[in-house]
Amino acid sequence: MTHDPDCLFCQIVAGDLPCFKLFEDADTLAFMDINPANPGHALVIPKAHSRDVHETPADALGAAIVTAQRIAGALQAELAPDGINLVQANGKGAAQSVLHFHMHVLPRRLDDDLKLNWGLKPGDMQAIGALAERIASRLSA
Ligand code: DGP
Repeated sequence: MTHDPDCLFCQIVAGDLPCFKLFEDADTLAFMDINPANPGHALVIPKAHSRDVHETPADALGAAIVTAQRIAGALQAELAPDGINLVQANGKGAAQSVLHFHMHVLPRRLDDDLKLNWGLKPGDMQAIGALAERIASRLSA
């Protein structure tokens, strides 16, 4: 499996950096975003390193969208948002800040007034961890 030791998300896959893990299978990992744009904001990555949609093999893209669907289901069941965006950024102009392909699974509220480039604000780690437990329990059944 391709691994870039300088990549943050590869370090999370390797267990060298912590994360609030929601789910993993052989090819993908889902965990909480530590700069959440909204409560429940999660990320899905292929475990193998690739930079963006242009570099990511079709089977890894397929595995990531299937895991994103699963995470979206758990978020819907646990948080009952008004909607969920699947968002994925490629390159500086699209505000990609971590250069390992990832999909944002982003719960939305009708009145959240969220802009597409939402900026990075540190989250409350206790609140993120508590939500991770609730969502992950939906995925372990
Ligand atoms: P993007 O800007 O689309 O490349 O999204 C990268 C996201 O990754 C951003 O919302 C913040 C999040 N993020 C950055 N560093 C870390 C980290 O170390 N752990 C976790 N869980 N999320 C991170």
